Amino acid sequence: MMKTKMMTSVAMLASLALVGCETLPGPSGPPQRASTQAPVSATAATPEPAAAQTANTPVTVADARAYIEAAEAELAEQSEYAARVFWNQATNITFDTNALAARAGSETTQMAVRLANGTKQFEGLDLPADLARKIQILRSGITIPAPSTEGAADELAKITTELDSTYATGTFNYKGEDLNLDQLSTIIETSRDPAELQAVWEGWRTVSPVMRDDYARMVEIANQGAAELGFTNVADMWLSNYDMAPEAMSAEVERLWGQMEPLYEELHCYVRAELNEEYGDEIQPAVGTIRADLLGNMWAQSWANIYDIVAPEVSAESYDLTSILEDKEFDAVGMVKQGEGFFSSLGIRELPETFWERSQITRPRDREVVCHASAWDLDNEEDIRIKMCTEVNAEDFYTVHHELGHNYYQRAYKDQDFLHKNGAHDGFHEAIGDFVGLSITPSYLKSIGLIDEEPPAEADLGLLMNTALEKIAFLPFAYSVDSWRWGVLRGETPVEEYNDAWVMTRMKNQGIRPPATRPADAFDPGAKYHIPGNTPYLRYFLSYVLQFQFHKAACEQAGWEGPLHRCSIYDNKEVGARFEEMLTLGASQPWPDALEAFTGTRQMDGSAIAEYFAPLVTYLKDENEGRTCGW
Ligand code: X8Z
Ligand code: ZN
Repeated sequence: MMKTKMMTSVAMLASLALVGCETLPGPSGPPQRASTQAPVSATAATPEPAAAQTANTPVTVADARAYIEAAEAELAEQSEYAARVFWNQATNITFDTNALAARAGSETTQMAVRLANGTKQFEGLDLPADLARKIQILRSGITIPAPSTEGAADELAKITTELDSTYATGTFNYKGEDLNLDQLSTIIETSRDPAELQAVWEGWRTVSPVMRDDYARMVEIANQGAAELGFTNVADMWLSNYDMAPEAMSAEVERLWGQMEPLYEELHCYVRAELNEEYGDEIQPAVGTIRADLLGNMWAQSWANIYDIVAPEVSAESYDLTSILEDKEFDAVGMVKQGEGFFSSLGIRELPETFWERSQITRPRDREVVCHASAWDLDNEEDIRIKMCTEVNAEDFYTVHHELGHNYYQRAYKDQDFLHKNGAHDGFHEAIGDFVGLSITPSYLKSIGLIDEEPPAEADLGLLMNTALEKIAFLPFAYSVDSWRWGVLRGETPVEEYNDAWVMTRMKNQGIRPPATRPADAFDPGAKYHIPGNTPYLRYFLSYVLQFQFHKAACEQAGWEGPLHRCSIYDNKEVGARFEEMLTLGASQPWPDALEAFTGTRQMDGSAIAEYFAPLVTYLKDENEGRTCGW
C-alpha cells in the first residue's frame, strides 16, 4: 500500500548522487540526482572548478579531469549537508524544516546545473571513456531541468512545490470524514462494495484537477532546460541514463514489454472471469476491460489484495504471512532485524549501530513525517538509514527487504568516485531488495522458524498466484506511467488530452478502465505520487524484470534444481559474495557489465519471469480455455 502522506513539501529539490527513488527523498519525496529548480547563474559565486581558461588556451583532457575531480569534491560535500537537512524535514515536517530544505535543495540544484553546463567546454575533446561517462552522468542526471532564462527556475520551483504539496495534503470527504490517502487506500484494498469502491476511487482523484495546467507549464519550462543541456526534450534526457542512445532504450522497453504481454493477458483474462463471478455482469462484464476500482489497489498497480477473490480452487492451503507475523508477536524493529539477518546470511556485513539509532522505523506520534518508505545514505559512508512507518504485515515485511536492499547497495559502492556512487542504473537500485524478497520462500520461513512445515507442492499454484498478482499485474502499469509521461514530455500530448491519453494508455496496456466516465477537468495522472513528484517510473518496470534475472542466476549459482519459485538463496555465502561484487561496482561501469558480472548475460530479459511463472501460466491457460481473452 502506498503510504504517502506528506503534509507539505518542497518539490523537486536536488539530491545528489546518493539518489534513486530509494535514497535521499529530500522533501520532494523520491529523490532525484539533481533537479533544476534553481537558476543557472551566469555569475555563480563559486568559481568553476576547472583550471582557469583563457580565450586562446585550448582545453585539454587534463583540464577535463581536473574539472570533474573538483566537481565531485564540491558535490560530495554539498550532498552530505543537503541530506541531513532533508532528513530533518522528512522526519519532522514544519514550516522551518521546509524552508531550510527548500534552501538546501535550491543551492544543490544550482550547483548541479552549473557544473553540468560547465562541461560544455570539453565538447569536441577526445575524452577517455571514464571521463566521458562521468560527464554524461553529470549532464543527464537532472530530472526536471530549468533553463538559465531569468526567473524560469524560480517559476519551475514554485510549480513543482505546489504540485507535490497538493498531492501530499490531498484528502477527500467521505461519509462526513476527511480521509487521507492511507485511509482511502485501505477502503480500496478491503471493501467489496462496488458503490463504495467507486466513490473512494473517484474521490481520491478530486485532488488532482487543480494540478493540470501547472503541470503543462512545468513541462514547457523543463523542456527549455533540457534543450540548454543539449537534449531534445526531458523524455530523451531521462532515457539517456541507460548507457545507450535514448531511441535504443525505448526500443528495449518495447521489446521487454512485448515479451511479458502474453503472460499478463492470461492473468487479466483469468482475473476478469473471477471478478465477473464475484460481482456479476452489471459490475464486471465477462469481456472487455476490468473496472480499475475492483482490483484492490488505488492505481490497480498490484492486485494481491484480491487474492481471496481469485485464489485457485485447486490449490492446497498455503500460509498467511501477516497472520504468522502477528502470531509470532513481531514488532517493526523485529521485522527489520529479520531482514538484516537475510543479508547477513549472505555474508554481507551487518548494519552499523547508527542505523538502529537513527532510522525512523515506525511512525512517530508527535509530529508530521513523510511516511512513504525510503532508504537514505547520509554521508556516502556508513550513515545509512531507512525511513518507514512500518506496520506488522506481509507487505511491509517485503518493503523492509526492499529498503534494506537500497541501503546495502549504497554501502557497497561507497568507495567509488562520487559520480559512480549509484546503481548500475536506477532499475538495479530498485531490484536489489526485491531480489532478496524472492527468496522469502516456504523453506526460508521454515528455517527461521516462522512456519513448522513447508506447504506441499499442491500449494504452489496459490503461492504463484499471489506473486503474480503482485509482480505480473504491475508490469503494464509501470510501462503505462512513463509511456504517458514520455508523450507529454515530448510535446506529443497536448494539455487538453492529458487525461484521455492517461485513460487510453492504461486501457491499452493494462486492459482496465475507470468505473465511470471521467469528468472533463480530470487529471488522473496527478493522483499517482510519481507524477506530481516527478519521479521517473521506468525504473520499476526494469526492476521487475531484473529481479527475476538475478533470482534465476543466483539459484543456478546455488545449484538449485527445483522450481524457481521454491528456491531461496538464504545462507548461501558464495552467491552472496558474487552479488556483493556487482553491488560494489555501483555505477562505475556500464550496466551490462554489472549485469554480466552476476548473471553472465548482458541483456535485460523476460525469460526468467516466464520460467518462474510457467506452472501458473499452464493453469491460467487451462482455466481460460473457451474464454475470449484480451479486451
Ligand atoms: O515508490 C515506490 C517505493 C519507493 S522506491 C516505495 N514504489 C513504486 C510505487 O509505489 O508506485 C515501489 C514499487 C513501485
Ligand atoms: Zn525503492
